[in-house]
Amino acid sequence: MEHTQTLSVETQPIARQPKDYKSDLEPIWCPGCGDYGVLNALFKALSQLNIDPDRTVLVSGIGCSSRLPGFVVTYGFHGVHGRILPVATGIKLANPELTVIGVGGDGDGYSIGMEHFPHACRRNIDITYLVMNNQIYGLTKGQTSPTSSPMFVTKTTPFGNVEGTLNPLQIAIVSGATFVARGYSSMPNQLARIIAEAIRHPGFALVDVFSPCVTFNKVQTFDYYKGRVYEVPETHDPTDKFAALKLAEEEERFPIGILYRVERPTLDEQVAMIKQRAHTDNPSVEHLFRRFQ
Ligand SMILES: Cc1ncc(C[n+]2csc(CCOP(=O)(O)OP(=O)(O)O)c2C)c(N)n1
Ligand code: SF4
Ligand SMILES: [Mg+2]
Repeated sequence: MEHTQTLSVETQPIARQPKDYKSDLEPIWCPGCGDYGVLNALFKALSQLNIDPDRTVLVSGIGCSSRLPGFVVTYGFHGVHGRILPVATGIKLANPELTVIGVGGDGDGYSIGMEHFPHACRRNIDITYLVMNNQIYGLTKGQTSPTSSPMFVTKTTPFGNVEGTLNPLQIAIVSGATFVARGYSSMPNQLARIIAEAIRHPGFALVDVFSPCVTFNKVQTFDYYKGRVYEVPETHDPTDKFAALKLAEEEERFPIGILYRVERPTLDEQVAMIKQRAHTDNPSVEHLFRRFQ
C-alpha cells in the first residue's frame, strides 16, 4: 500500500484572508530574517482554516522569534524565557475549546525550556508548537544553542562548539508527540499547509522550522539550505515510527514535511475520561476535578 504525504487541508469558503490576521504592529526583525517567512506562512494557515482570532491564543517565550504574537490579531501571551509549553498547557486545559499555538526559538524551547518539551509530548496536550530554529540565540546577539552544529564559532565558542547537536524531531517522536514535522521558512506555501495540518491535528504537534538568522548565523544560511532541503517522499508512511526516526536522523540533506503522525487520546480527553470514571465509581471525589470544568 502506498502512503502519500498529501496535505489534505479541507477547502471551505474562506471568510478571512491572510492579511486579516495581521496586527497593526510591524515586525522589527532584521531585513531578510527567516521569521518573516514563518509569520507569513502562519497567516496563510490561519486563513486556510478560517480560524477565529477571538478563539485563538499564541503563546511565546523570549527571543527574536518570540516577538511573533505581537504581529498577529489573535490573543497573545509573551511570557518568560523557556515557559511556552506550561503556559500553553494551562490555557488549553482551562479552555479546551481554544486553538492554542506555542511559538518561539530553539534556545527558548530546546535549551532553557527543554524540561517541558518531552512532557508536553508524552501528555499529548492538544496544542501546536512552532519552533523557529535558527541554530543560534539571535536576540542576545549570537551564542550557540542546542541545535548549533559542532565547531560552530560564536562569541561563546570562539574556538568552535565542542558539543553535539540535539535532534528535536527525534526527541519529540520518542517522547510521545503524535505529529512531528519540519518546515523551511523559504517554502512558505508548503509551510502554511504543514502548520494548518498541525493545528487540525488532535494532539501535540511539533513543527520545527529552519528559519535562518541572517545576522548572526553565517553557516546555516538560505544558501546553505538551497539544495539540501527536499520534500518528504510520497512513499513515506507517517505512522511508521522507525521510518520517521530515520528521516529525522539525516544530516547531509533535510526532509521537509510531515515525518510522523498518529492518533491517541489527548490530555483533555484523558482528563474528561478519568473524571467520568471517578464520577461513576465514586461520586464523592468529583469535587477533585472541578478545576478542569
Ligand atoms: C531566564 C532568562 N535567561 C536568559 C535570558 C536571555 N535570553 C533572552 S533571549 C535568549 C535566547 C533566545 O534564543 P532563541 O530562543 O533561539 O530565539 P531567537 O532570538 O534565536 O529567535 C536568551 C538566552 C532571558 N531573557 N531570561
Ligand atoms: S538577529 Fe537573527 S533572528 Fe533576530 S531578527 Fe535578526 S536575523 Fe532574525
Ligand atoms: Mg534561535
